[in-house]
Amino acid sequence: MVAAAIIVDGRLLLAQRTRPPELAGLWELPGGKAEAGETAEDALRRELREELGIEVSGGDRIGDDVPLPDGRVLRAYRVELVSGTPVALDHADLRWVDGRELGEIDLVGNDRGWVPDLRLHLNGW
Ligand code: 523
Repeated sequence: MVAAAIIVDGRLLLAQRTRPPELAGLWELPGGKAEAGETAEDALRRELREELGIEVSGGDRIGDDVPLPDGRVLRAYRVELVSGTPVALDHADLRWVDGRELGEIDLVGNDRGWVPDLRLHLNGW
C-alpha cells in the first residue's frame, strides 16, 4: 500500500475517507494498493490520477513502514504535484493543512505515526 505526501506552499493535502464505516470521516494521505508489477511511483501516479485527478512525480520515502493487519505494508512517499487541482473523486472531502492543523485533525490510526516526519517537511519547506 502506498500513500502520498503532497505539499504545496507549506501545506499538506489530506483526504477524508468514505469507507469502510470504521474509517469513514477520518483523514488520510491519499493512496492505495500497488498492483502486480507496479513500482511505488507507478502506483502513486495511477492512484492519484484516479482519486484526485492530478499528475504527480517523484517518490522519496517519508516515515516508517506501517504493517497492516492483513500482512501488507503501508509506505508513505513525498511526491510533487505536476499538474491539475485535486478534486475529491473518491473521498468525502479534501483539505490542505499546515503543521499545526496536522496535529489537530482526526487522522486514520495508520497515518498518525508519520506526523513528526510530515511536520519536518512542512516546516522546512
Ligand atoms: N490505508 C491507511 N492509510 C492510508 C491509505 C491510503 C490506506 O490506513 N493513507 C489503509 C486503509 C485500508 C487499506 O489501507 O485498510 C486499503 O486502503 P484503500 O481502501 O484506500 O485502498 P484500495 O481501495 O486501493 O485497496 P483495497 O481496499 O485493499 O482494495
